[in-house]
Amino acid sequence: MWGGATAANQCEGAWLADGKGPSIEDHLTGGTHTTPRTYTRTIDPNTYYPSHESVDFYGHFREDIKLFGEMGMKIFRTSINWSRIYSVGDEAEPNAAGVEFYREMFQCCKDNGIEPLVTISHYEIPMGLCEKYGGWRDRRCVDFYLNLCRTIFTEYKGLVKHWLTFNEINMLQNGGMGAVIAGGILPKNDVEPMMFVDTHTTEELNDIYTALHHQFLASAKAVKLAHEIDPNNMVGCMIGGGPSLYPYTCNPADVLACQKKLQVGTWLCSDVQCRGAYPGYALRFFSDNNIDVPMLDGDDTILAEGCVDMYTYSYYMTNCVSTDPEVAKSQGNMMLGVPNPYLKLSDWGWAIDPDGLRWSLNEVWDRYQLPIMVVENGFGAVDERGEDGKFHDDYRIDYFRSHIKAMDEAIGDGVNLIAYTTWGCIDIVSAGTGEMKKRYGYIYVDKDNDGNGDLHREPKDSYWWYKKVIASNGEDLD
Ligand code: BGP
Repeated sequence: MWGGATAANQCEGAWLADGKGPSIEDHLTGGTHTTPRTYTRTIDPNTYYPSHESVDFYGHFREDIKLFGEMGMKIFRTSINWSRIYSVGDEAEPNAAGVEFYREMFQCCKDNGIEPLVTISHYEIPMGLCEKYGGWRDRRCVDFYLNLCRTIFTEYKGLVKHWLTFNEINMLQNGGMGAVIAGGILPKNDVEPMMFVDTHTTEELNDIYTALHHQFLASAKAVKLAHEIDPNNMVGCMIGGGPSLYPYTCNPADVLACQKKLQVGTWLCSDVQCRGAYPGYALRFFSDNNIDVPMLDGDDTILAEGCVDMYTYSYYMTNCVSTDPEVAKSQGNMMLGVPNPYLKLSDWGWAIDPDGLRWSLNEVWDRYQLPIMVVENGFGAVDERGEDGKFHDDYRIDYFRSHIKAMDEAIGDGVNLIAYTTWGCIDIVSAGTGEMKKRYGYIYVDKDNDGNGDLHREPKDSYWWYKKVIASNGEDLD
């Protein structure tokens, strides 16, 4: 299934419309490649918050989905904005207007021949749950999340059958901005820059792994519930994939460090979600770092009974791992790592590595033998009009072409890859920097970093190219 992907908080806007409450993302300002986004506990009326309007998918979804349909897309990944359905998060009854919005949107997908793929929580949690409960550190969030799941599995039964429990669940482990947007753990200060960090205090580690444990429980219970409500439901984990793939040198210390980084940073989450138990290296990591995961009686059974049906992940770029403190560290997205001298970088410093996609697909398949979806892959770039006034984004086409070839090789290797949804199929707000300037779309949206623009939509060259790719089932990549 060929398609595209977005996330509610990055595209919908309408942040307080029709009974929606604020979510954690609504408290983040815009940033740039070099200036971090800032969290503000209260909304400053003189500051620009990109999620408040985003690209107004809320008001434009019919037009956008029609364009996706005309392009031939078979699957569209988006997410539910939790605070649109439960505005504080702990209510007993859902907000009817929010429930209706998603019903209409999913129906619109169906009407355009598109299967919805729905992330239940994509880097957002109602601000109410962060304020009142401390986010995912509080076990009661498992029940609040399950309420949301019961509502959406019941309401959208027959409309949606592919679900992902948490976007890039392993990003929570990175702490810093990851802990805020993925874990709902509010920063200590009322105004704080959102940094990516690679060292944590014992207290921070305990917060992170407590929150993560609760998300594992929530995910496992959601899988069980989804199957009970509709046996046709297929539920996946969603892992931030790619980074830290390679040892920087063949020094065995680098090789071992890379293995450890992959184990803790990638496989820990997918092992729990796909195999239903914490692996041995995780237990060792917890004990080496004085992390006390609040495992209660019966939690092991919950995890074991809630294994996912499919493995999905994002893939943009890769980094290296080095034990040499002198080797410079670079930063890309929410992952830290050493730049690979063999790879070229995007304008945002992300290394372009199609071979790494083939490598990771093989690794995932060997490890789990579950159907795989690559649910994010794309090239964030500045798009400028050519002399004829159109967008000729051949750099984006080149990126996709090389990654589609890599997936084809992986399928040839025997990997069961069932779907590919490219990131930001229409221009949306960047999660990492809050910019509009970092564009991924096949469809241009007229809006800039300061919120100016009339929001009109316009296909780029890549739109027509991807349409051909889909029509030929990947045969025609010219
Ligand atoms: C992933 C997130 C997405 C997305 C993407 C691109 O980590 O799941 O939400 O935005 O990265 O990142 P960015 O928007 O920072 O370019």
